[in-house]
Amino acid sequence: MTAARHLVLIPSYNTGPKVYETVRAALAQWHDVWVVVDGSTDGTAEGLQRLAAEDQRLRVLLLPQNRGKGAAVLLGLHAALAEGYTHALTMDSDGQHPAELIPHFMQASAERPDTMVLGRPVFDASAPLLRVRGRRVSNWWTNLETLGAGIGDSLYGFRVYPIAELIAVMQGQPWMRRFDFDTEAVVRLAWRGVKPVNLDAPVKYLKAEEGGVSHFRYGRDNVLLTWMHTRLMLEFLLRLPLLALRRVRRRPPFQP
Ligand SMILES: Nc1nc2c(ncn2[C@@H]2O[C@H](COP(=O)(O)OP(=O)(O)O)[C@@H](O)[C@H]2O)c(=O)[nH]1
Ligand SMILES: [Mg+2]
Repeated sequence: MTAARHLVLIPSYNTGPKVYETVRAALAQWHDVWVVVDGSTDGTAEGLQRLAAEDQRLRVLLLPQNRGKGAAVLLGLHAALAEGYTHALTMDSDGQHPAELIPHFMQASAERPDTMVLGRPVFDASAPLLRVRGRRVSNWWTNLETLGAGIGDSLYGFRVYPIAELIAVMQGQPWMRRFDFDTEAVVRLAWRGVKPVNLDAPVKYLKAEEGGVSHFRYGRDNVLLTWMHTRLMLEFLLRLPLLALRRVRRRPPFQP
């Protein structure tokens, strides 16, 4: 087996200056940090390229047009695999995720390279009730779709993925390219036999005046997520007999 090699992968779309803070915070914790700028029109592509010119540890990949979070991650995964990386820690570019936990997550992944290391969000008072409740619904479905494989949170994007496995579940199907990425990724990886390991990680919701930006649109994206759970449920029914057998036999992802 080849030794595990980990990078931090940050998909970014029009976050404004928050992406610089995020990248600096990640570089303070890790030696390889890649940002995929997904058709941003806020000048951050140029700003990040200037930062990368001064710091060898940072790499910037550019998509000319906005293609969505999952598409941006996939572009980064292909490039990272080609360079010999085995695992990617994804984090949001908008300052919501705890960069100081990068080494902790990387270590957990290095100890169990066959797993996916998932952040389990610890909310503070800043979390909007609607988002916290919506999350419970998504987690309930995810739990069912994976027959209780142990996914702590379906939506939190602060995670370490095995790169080859994630590419395998994404290619050959057109979905998972936008906000349906995070949830569908963990469900399909669990179906493939990748066991989740859950670690607590705080999440912040920043107000607009603190530089907070969100591209999540309740109408558009809840339709996208509902359609995602619909197709996952249909496929789950087909997979149910084999999944149940694996569960009874304690085969991956159901091993202790
Ligand atoms: N590449 C890419 N990343 C995106 C896009 N929209 C969101 N993101 C990333 O996904 C993260 C989460 O999206 P965000 O808009 O903050 O949603 P929220 O945190 O759920 O409100 C962002 O911080 C970005 O890193 C997009 O269109 N393309
Ligand atoms: Mg956000």
